Amino acid sequence: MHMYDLSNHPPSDALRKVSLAFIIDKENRKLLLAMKKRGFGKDRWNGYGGKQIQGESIEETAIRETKEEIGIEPTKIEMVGTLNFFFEKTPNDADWNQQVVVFIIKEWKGMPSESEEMRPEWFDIDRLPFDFMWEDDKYWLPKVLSGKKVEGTFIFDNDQKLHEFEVKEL
Ligand code: 8OG
Repeated sequence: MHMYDLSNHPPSDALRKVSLAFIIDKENRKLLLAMKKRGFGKDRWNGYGGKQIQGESIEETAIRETKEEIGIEPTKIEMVGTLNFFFEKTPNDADWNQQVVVFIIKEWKGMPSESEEMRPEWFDIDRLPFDFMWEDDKYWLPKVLSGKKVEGTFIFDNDQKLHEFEVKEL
């Protein structure tokens, strides 16, 4: 039993916004992922990010969260995608639906370092650990890494399994 499908879900412009940023090296060969040590998405490799706070643009959120989580200061950041996530009604009625705005950071100051929340590690772009990442990432991250901009909609059921999705290249 599921509540949403691709043609039946709440409007995406009403979703709360969350940032998600990835650092890529100058040669476009390596991606800095981080192991999430606590909270939503624990034990998965991911980029760094979190919820937008009032008065902040989503780019400012991405910069702030990146500093907080891996200790570097982005100096060149580009928005590369918008991903809408809808979850089947969750057991405790929490609202997990959200819009993830994806950024790529190509220039930064400082050295990535481990925080209470994240442990960073470089990966070859050709060998990303998709089995230990969110299930949707394999459908959009390679496109973003090859220079495309994407817009995606993902419907998850309440055990965090991907049920249905659509990814458009812009
Ligand atoms: O602040 P909080 O820990 O809730 O932030 C969650 C982070 O996880 C945020 O950066 C957005 C990101 N995120 C999702 N869903 C997905 C997803 O399906 N794939 C990836 N790669 N990241 C996601 O919320």
